[in-house]
Amino acid sequence: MMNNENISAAGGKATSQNPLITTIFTADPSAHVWEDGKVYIYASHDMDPARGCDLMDRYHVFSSADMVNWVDEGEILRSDDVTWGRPEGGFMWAPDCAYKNGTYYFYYPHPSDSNWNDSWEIGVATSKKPASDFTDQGYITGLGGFAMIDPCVFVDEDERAYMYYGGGGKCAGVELNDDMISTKGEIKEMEGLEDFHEAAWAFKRNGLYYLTYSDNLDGLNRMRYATSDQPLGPWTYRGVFLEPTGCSTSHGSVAEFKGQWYMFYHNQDISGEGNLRSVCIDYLNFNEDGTIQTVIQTKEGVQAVGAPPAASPVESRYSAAACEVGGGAVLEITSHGEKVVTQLHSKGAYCQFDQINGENGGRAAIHICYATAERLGKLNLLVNDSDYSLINALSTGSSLNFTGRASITVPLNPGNNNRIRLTGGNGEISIKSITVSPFND
Ligand code: FUB
Repeated sequence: MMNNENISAAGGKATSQNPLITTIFTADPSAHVWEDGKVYIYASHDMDPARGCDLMDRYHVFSSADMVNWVDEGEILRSDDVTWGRPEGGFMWAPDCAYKNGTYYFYYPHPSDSNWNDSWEIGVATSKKPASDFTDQGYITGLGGFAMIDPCVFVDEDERAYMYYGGGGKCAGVELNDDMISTKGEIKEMEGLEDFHEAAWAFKRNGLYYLTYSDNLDGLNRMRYATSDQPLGPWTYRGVFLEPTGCSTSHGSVAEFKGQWYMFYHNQDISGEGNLRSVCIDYLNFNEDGTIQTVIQTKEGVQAVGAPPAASPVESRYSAAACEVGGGAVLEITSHGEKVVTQLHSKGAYCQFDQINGENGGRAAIHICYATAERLGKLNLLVNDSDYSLINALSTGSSLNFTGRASITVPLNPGNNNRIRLTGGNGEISIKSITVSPFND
């Protein structure tokens, strides 16, 4: 799913690169390290093309064992799955996930009415797995009628869980009952935060609680933080630790993985558009007194920790030579004697791969091998007639350089009757092959 050269999992590359996730637009990353030893990012999904934040939908989860090689775990929830949600869908905003007693709880803000601004609720979906099989359980009642967005749930060392949420300048916090979907005790406005806007995130280090959030800096939010010796405050304001990322919104999380702390955030470096954002990772360091050093935003990202994951065991490659082309798309032979599909950008042009093997069915990673001289090429992707458009195809520098990989995890049917159809979404893109790796889970 990551940058072009990151397709080879085994062996890996030196650093994660920013933005980290390039094939789809992702934002508002909430990162957690779970019991399987991997780090997971629960992110918003900015659907392309965007209409403000209205069309955001179809949450994907990403996991890594080494911070550099990331796996798109696929989609875990969409607005169509939310029976109590607004009939028009969309508005699946910044989520979080918590784990307690063998269950993963996925928290997401979503309006219950067409009048979205006055009907925010915080929904909860659950699963026994960290990144699949989530089922919606309804929303948390009694939270209190303001901008109830951006939930963050922190489970303390004593297993008590606290939820923080809010936007429009008001941050609230409340303890959750053991069921993790009802509240216990008083809902408190968080005291001591300076210039709170939205994007609350809580964590604990060396017995000290931290609450991070975005501020109201005009047009380019920063991230600030406060600390407390109590999970629900009162808080002592500590300062700004993430300067503007170039995007009008700022939203992020802080997590420790294998002894190092990291900042997960988003920018708009790929799209140049504030509603088509991309998740990034950089190091986060503390001073001896527990204050946070300003995060240095880089293009390189972070280095690998631990061994790279083993390569995917089952991987089938489908060459362009075997696909059906039509509508003006052309099957050409390169100077290396390879068949590739060109002219995909012509109106109505397509290439279609049939008889794709989905093995047992369920999740499968699809990697599209392409070349484009466009700065930001786009592809329309249809899998068994389900539309996953648009997906990004970052420049490979030349229409003859087939080092591009657009990667996304989608569901496939069992057996070998799956169909993948591609059309050019924006500018000239040529396709050499696709590789399919069923998860078989
Ligand atoms: O992603 C939609 C909204 O933008 C989030 O809920 C806010 O925190 C901001 O990132």
